[in-house]
Amino acid sequence: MKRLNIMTTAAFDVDPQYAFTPECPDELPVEGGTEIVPELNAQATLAAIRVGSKDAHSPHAIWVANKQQPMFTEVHGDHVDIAWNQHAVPGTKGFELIAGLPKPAEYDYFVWKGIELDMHPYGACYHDLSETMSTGVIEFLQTRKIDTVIVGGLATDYCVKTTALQLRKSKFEVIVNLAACRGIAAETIEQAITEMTTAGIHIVRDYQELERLTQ
Ligand code: VGL
Repeated sequence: MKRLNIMTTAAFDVDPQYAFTPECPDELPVEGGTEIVPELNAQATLAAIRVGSKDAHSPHAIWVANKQQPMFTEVHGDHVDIAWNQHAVPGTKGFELIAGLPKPAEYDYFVWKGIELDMHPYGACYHDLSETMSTGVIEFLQTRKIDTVIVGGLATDYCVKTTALQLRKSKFEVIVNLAACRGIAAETIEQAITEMTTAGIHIVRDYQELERLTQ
């Protein structure tokens, strides 16, 4: 890929919340989830702009798993697909960004998603699964003349993948930093990497590899 120009590059922290770490075992714990913080902070030093997202879900959302509707079973609705454990409820630990990251107000732009009871998006660029209602982040990046986005967060195989693909569809150069991500399962992580590579997204191992791209 061409040389990385910091002035036209943004860093995107996708859902780096305790909900997706072993600190919240009843939510959607991802092994090593808390370990991504130093890599997210390092990749942000190679970017002029830093944006972030959080899941912000009601405990009463229609997709919350329960005895009648176990995790991964189909949920009917226009903007939901399957049941997930309750996670990232505002006011609980799972909603909070992992310690060591900026506060939401310290980012240049921030997205809260999945607030409606019947909407559970994965990507941070659209509120709906059909990708028609923008969260505004793409337009923000375009206004700031950003052409390249470095992406990390949780989880690699769901929200990170979908956000990266959405950015790519909007013609950004997209780089996913694997050291700044953790995923739910080895098989879906592998599939996600294949899908992202096929879409023209660059995958790097870590900050050191990113740094070499600036030279
Ligand atoms: C996520 C599954 C369900 C994610 C969110 O952030 O990757 N995965 N909700």
